Amino acid sequence: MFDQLTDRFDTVLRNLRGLGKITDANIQQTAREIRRALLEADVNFKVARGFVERVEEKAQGTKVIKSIKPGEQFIQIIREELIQLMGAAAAPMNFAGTAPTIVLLAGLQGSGKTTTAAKLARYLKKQGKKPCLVAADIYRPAAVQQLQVLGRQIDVPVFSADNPNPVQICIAGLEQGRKDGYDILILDTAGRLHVDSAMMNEITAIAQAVHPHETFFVVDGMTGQDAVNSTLSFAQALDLTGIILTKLDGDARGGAAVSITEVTGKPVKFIGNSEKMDGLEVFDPNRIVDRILGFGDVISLVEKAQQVIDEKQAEQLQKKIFENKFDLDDFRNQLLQLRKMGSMKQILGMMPGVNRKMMKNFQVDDRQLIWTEAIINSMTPGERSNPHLINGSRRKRIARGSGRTVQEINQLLKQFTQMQKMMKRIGKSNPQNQLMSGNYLGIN
Ligand SMILES: Nc1nc2c(ncn2[C@@H]2O[C@H](COP(=O)(O)OP(=O)(O)O)[C@@H](O)[C@H]2O)c(=O)[nH]1
Ligand SMILES: [Mg+2]
Repeated sequence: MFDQLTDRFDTVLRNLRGLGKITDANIQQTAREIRRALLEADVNFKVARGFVERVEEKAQGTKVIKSIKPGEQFIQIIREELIQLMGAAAAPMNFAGTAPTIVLLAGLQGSGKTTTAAKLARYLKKQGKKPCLVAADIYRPAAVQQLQVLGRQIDVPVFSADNPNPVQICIAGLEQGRKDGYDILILDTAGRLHVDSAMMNEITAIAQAVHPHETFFVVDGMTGQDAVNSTLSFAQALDLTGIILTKLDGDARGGAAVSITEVTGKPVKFIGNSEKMDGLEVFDPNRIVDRILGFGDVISLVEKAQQVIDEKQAEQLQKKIFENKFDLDDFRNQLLQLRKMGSMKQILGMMPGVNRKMMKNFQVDDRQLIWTEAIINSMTPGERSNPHLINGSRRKRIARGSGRTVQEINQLLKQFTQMQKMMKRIGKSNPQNQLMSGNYLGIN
């Protein structure tokens, strides 16, 4: 996501960081670099121009102010303006005062409506809501079935009807959902390959019939400026309340995400970042901008961690660290939880201060975690709780059992000892300390 922008901004910021003074010359140079970065990312040229002008103006304004770190100040200006550009703040989803909340999904064929409908249902279910899906795409033969399969996967019911009229299906779905006590109804509709009047008529008829609280335009983020243009077309026919940008995982450029709100006046409320059901993220300009500028996204990292970490286990672990009893079993559990959070590259990408350039050349092999687990699995419980037992012949046995080399066993034990030392320090200083550290994985 946004790799190209991140790369370009990395260079821009690096040049600014050491700056002793803000001058006309370096304002101009920075402006030029930013403009190029935005245009290369497929940001609308008017948006790019407006953005650069605002940054230039603000930077001019700071020229006179004596500041300790002019470069940092310049960076802050860029950050602030980028956040403004992308919508200033996260726009929360609308809910009905009286349930059910009706959510209508519109968009071109293949934009990701059906997938997003299910992802959204899953997301809302996790928030404690009771969602139900309505299959109103009657044109593609397998569309209803596709939604049913996804519904089963996330355990959310799917309403469908043998009816050639999508408006009637939506009304019937609504009545059924109300009767069955669902508090959110998500309507998955049909799209076409291009914007056409038949599709527009159908979706406006549905909107008029059900009065949705939220009308999302689901659009493929990889299509760049086309995404912006199709949003504009739909916005003429429908009262869109938000945009969901999908497939941002495949979009290295990020032009649509950067400029769609500025051009259309509609907030992006969610983004899709994988084909899987958990691949939906609330869109928060602050967090996205920090990711683009390489500041890391600690909030997302913590959220991800919270999703997978078992609180009881975490408490026990803290206690063990405090009492100096951290052993290889705990180490293995930590690795397991880390693995549940995603790939090492994803996790590292969210950490502040992790240099993008370094990341690129750096091959993170996720199998490493699995190998480490295999090694620990080949140890006896006694060895795990008391690694001092592991002498030369035991190392050979563990190597044979796990299919790894003795060298790797040695390395792991060395890392573990280092980690234990670190834990001792943490335990002594503050038992409440966070335990996340890349150290013990040998990735620093
Ligand atoms: N990588 C990725 N693929 C997605 C995402 N959202 C949808 N897709 C894929 O895009 C294709 C079209 O999605 P679908 O929901 O059927 O689109 P619809 O025609 O608008 O209903 C499917 O193969 C989805 O798996 C996403 O956020 N990331
Ligand atoms: Mg569909």
